[in-house]
Amino acid sequence: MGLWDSLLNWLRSLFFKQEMELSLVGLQNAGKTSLVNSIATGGYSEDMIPTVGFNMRKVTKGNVTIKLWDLGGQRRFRTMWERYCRGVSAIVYVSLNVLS
Ligand SMILES: Nc1nc2c(ncn2[C@@H]2O[C@H](COP(=O)(O)OP(=O)(O)O)[C@@H](O)[C@H]2O)c(=O)[nH]1
Ligand SMILES: [Mg+2]
Repeated sequence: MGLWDSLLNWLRSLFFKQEMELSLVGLQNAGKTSLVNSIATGGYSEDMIPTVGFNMRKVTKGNVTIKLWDLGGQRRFRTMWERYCRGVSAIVYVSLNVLS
């Protein structure tokens, strides 16, 4: 790769590389961790271990990297929702689908 190409790539990465953070909140057993797993790996598993505290997963698709904060839903963890939701680009509230 020539010097010009590397310069171009560097400029491109400055403008198009995007990193964002997203927080997932919701009651325990709502399906937050399953959602993160299916986004990250495309898979879904029935057996899930309840999240203790929180989980962080980085997902990269193309030029976009999303840091997903999967926050524990139990009452004692809810006080940290505020801390992890500050400054994120989006907050997703996962709720049980009562119809399914
Ligand atoms: N029927 C159904 N079950 C789901 C779905 N998503 C997750 N689950 C199940 O719900 C349970 C809790 O999921 P989990 O991801 O651990 O929830 P979390 O506590 O919010 O992280 C697990 O047994 C999953 O298999 C869904 O879309 N449909
Ligand atoms: Mg979980």
